[in-house]
Amino acid sequence: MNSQFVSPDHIRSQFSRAMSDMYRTEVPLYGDLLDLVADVNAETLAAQPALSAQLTRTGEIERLDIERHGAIRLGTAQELSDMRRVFAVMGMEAVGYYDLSTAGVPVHSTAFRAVHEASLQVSPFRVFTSLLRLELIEDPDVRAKAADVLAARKIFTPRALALAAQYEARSGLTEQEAQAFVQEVLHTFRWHSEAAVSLDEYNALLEQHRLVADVVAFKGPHINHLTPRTLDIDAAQKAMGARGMASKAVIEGPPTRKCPILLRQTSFKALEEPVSFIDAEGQVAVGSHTARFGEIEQRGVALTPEGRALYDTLLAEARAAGGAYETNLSQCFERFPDDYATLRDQNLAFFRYFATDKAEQGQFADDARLATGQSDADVRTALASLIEQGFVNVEPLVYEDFLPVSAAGIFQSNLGDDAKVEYTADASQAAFEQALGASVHDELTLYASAQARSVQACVAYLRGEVSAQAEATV
Ligand code: OOG
Ligand code: NI
Repeated sequence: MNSQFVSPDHIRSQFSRAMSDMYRTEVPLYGDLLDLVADVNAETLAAQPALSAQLTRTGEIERLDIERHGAIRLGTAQELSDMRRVFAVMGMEAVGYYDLSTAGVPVHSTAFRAVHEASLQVSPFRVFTSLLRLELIEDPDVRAKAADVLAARKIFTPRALALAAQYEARSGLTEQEAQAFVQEVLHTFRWHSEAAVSLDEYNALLEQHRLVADVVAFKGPHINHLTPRTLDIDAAQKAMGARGMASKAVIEGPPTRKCPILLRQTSFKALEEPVSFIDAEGQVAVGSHTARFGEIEQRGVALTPEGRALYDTLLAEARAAGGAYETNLSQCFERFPDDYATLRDQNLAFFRYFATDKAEQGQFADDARLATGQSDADVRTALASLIEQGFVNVEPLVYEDFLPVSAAGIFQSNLGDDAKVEYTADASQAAFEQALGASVHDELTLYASAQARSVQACVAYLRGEVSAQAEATV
């Protein structure tokens, strides 16, 4: 890259900070949540030296304070493909496909995020991005009206799009351009207290689905939450209650465990905010809308396809069983091993491998089991004995994505008590990718690559093929 250009990772860091500052001003409760999570994290690290050491070795401790995800909901294919171009400037790519229609939410989604562990280490900022499925709006008149309103709006400033085009043409932006870009793109995510439709139109949209109103009635895709990462969600949930934040009754995702897996999340209710609606005659009517909320999450180790299948099975069993959900959940998950050694032996989770201080560079140069050409699985078996002997350290690879069942639960808890809608139209990753203008990454492939890179770097050091072990975080 041309040296006058700044890295996409740098632009993403700047943007993530600017977005957090903006949201803190728009939703003061978010600032309280950041303080609460910082307190809980400090207490957890002080109380659990082993966790603190683990996060230090993986580098996660450095990204913890800046780690957060946001969510937006878009209205058209054009908006989604422009959003892809804008996020690309910040080194964020679409990862995963989530169909939420089965849960009664008329959207499908992806997560924009950095994909390489070195970039994630600089800034793990992610945005859960949903596209409204207009075809699921039942009433043909409302559907046509919604399509017209969406077609007329422009969610990006002309300068934001011009800078994205410049980035594409020259493969980079200068520091000055990057700063301007961050400020321009911020406008897209702002809250608008003036609606794009009249109060009657808003109500008609609301009647189709609260989410339809949230997307169509506004001038842009306001960020609807920003979520910090906590190291102890049970403690954070209690602390939220103690500070008067009304959180969701149930934590989404797996139960409390010694070795956290995937993602656990809880949110507090959406705020009711005043909105001015303007009709065709220019008459203003004041109403309100509830969309924006707060959320916290705890992240654990990423699961392999086998681990994920086991997770999905156990979660489905817990949800299907009658009685107290939390009791079912912990009972069902007794079948999910809860120590890292077993998770690794049974190939249920992804890990990162590091040579320890005890291992000298090149010490295992003659070990045939580590020779080039061995399969990934064979090398990992060979490493298992070196782990036992203390030459190699293994650390969980953190889950960077989302969970569809959890996401549906978060959507639901913030959409109010509307009767649940059943959608039968088929989900279509192909249709989503066509709207996006690109295919989405398969997240499991990304984790497998990250694990393979760490195995290679570790083995190269043990075999003396590199002059120094690659940095833990690279
Ligand atoms: C997104 C809900 C999903 C999560 O953390 O799973 C989500 C939305 O409400 O737009 O953010
Ligand atoms: Ni979220």
